[in-house]
Amino acid sequence: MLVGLTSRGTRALLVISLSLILAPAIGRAADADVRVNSVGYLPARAKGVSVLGGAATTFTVRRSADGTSAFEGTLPAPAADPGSNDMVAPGDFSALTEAGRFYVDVPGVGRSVDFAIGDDVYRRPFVAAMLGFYGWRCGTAVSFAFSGDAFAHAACHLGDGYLDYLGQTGAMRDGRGGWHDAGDFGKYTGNAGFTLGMLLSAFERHPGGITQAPLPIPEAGGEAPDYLAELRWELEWILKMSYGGGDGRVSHKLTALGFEGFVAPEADLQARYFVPFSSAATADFVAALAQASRIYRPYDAAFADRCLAAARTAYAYLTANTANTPPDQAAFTTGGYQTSDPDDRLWAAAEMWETTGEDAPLADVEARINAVSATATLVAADFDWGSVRNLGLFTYLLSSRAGRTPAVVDRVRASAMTSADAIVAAHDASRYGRGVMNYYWGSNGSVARTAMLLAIANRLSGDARYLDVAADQLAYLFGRNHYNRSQVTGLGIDPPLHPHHRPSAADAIASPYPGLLVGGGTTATGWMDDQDMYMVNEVAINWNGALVYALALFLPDGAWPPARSELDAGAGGDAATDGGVDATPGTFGEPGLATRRGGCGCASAPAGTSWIGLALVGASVLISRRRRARQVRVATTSDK
Ligand SMILES: [Ca+2]
Ligand SMILES: [Zn+2]
Repeated sequence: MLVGLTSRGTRALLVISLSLILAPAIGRAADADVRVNSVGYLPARAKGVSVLGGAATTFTVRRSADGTSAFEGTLPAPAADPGSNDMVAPGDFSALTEAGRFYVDVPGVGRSVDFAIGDDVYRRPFVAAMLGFYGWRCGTAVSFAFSGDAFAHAACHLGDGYLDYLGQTGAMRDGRGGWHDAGDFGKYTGNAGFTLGMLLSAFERHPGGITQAPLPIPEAGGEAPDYLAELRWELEWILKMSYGGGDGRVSHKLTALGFEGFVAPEADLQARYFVPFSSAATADFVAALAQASRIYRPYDAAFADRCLAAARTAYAYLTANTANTPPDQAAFTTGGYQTSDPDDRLWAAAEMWETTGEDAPLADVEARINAVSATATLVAADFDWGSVRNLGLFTYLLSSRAGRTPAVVDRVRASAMTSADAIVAAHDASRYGRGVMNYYWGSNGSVARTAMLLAIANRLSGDARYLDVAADQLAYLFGRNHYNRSQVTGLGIDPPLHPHHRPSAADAIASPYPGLLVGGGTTATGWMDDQDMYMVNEVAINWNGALVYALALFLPDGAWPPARSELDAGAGGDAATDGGVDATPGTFGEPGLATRRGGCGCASAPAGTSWIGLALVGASVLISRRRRARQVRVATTSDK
């Protein structure tokens, strides 16, 4: 009955018994065959529903409060979704712009979960996704509350790190700080740079909703926006990855020799080492710090100078040493992040030019664009850390600086529009509106990352359709998908409970750390909410950075309601009704078991009954036992 609780073992048993007890008191439960964006929709953007099975030809969007009709729509005949082969009829209720809480009712099929429509439906998810980064902080104690759980870890990896592989056996240098990379505790310069590039670009291109966003982090309310304070935690660390002393080279990563066990960060006491230089990581370092320099300058000129000086030194090394140089990491079995460097160097040149306006990096970036074969795809429709060329091309294309070669600008623009249209075509072919045709490791991140190119296509063309497609990517990630499940911990319908994420596995809290996007299926139906399945259920900064970008695109401009000490709201769409980052608990009925376990207040659970609390305690005990059992068997992890 309670949505989201019927998927696995002990919970299923518990829920069946609970359902028998609760049945008379609960309203009609949601049906798994009516799939929506369970977090919520924006009034001005596309609103789609995917209906599976049945022969319904109409649907009704009803107000949750009283069941009255707010919108009547029609459904086409079901057709097979590419990949999953689910027979799906997509319905469109974009014309409904009323704010509030609703559900979709399909005669003969069922009803969806409740969802919000409102301008601010993505505020709470945005804060949650940023808490994902805060939770990844290394070298410091972390604590925060979310949906009634208190998450915390002590200061970790204070011994970062040894210089044995940089030729100084037994010597150490300060490499503390930064974010853990993913489900593991390693810190990888290339992926850190790529993630910073997305996050800095979100602020640079879409500052309206971010600038005043209150984040529950120690630096809140400082000179710079809270958002930039969180990013600075990573920037201060990446600066430490430089060899220093004017050398210009940058260490590829800082990790132990192998992956850690499933322990708390502070319990991981392995020796960790700086890994030698790679040209790709050095270029990513240049790009992220050059971009940071121009973004932080209005808030902290000294920090901006420090970022730019580090970027210049490393860029000078790269221009004097043009060979692609992979790192020597033969001693390590942690993530490789091996990548050739032409795309990284292009991005570095673009950011150096945009920040300094100097001729040399402009010539560098244009030469590197011209070096891409005319028959090759210049702007990629989907991309990840392995090819960061898009980041450089986006900066180049959107620049307001003079001096670019018009023919090169035209080529980049044309390629950007072609690839944006490829995303639209994939979206149109999918019965769930997914804008990425393929499935591969981390492709949920790529689904979110389409927001970058789609926003640019909108800016270049003025066509709002691109924003609708971008909004549909969030809908996909928040439940309008093959699984009828959110792909982000703590948010939306039946979210992941067992991500491949060590701090979540090692603590005593049943719910995982919130705001983390899981990688998703490597096939159309292959995702499993299983901690062991790192190929599909790991979390990573480069995926979360993309999620933050997509959410930032759709935040309302201006001031936010006052921040509260914790995010303890029920459903992700609460904000649409109370306007706050986090609603008062119980606003939409006592958040049911589903909410307490993960974040979805979707079911029409009865309010405030104490026996629900008792049931929760029982559920927690069962689930905690199960998690502990899992921790014993799990010791292996990812390869990236
Ligand atoms: Ca590369
Ligand atoms: Zn750490």
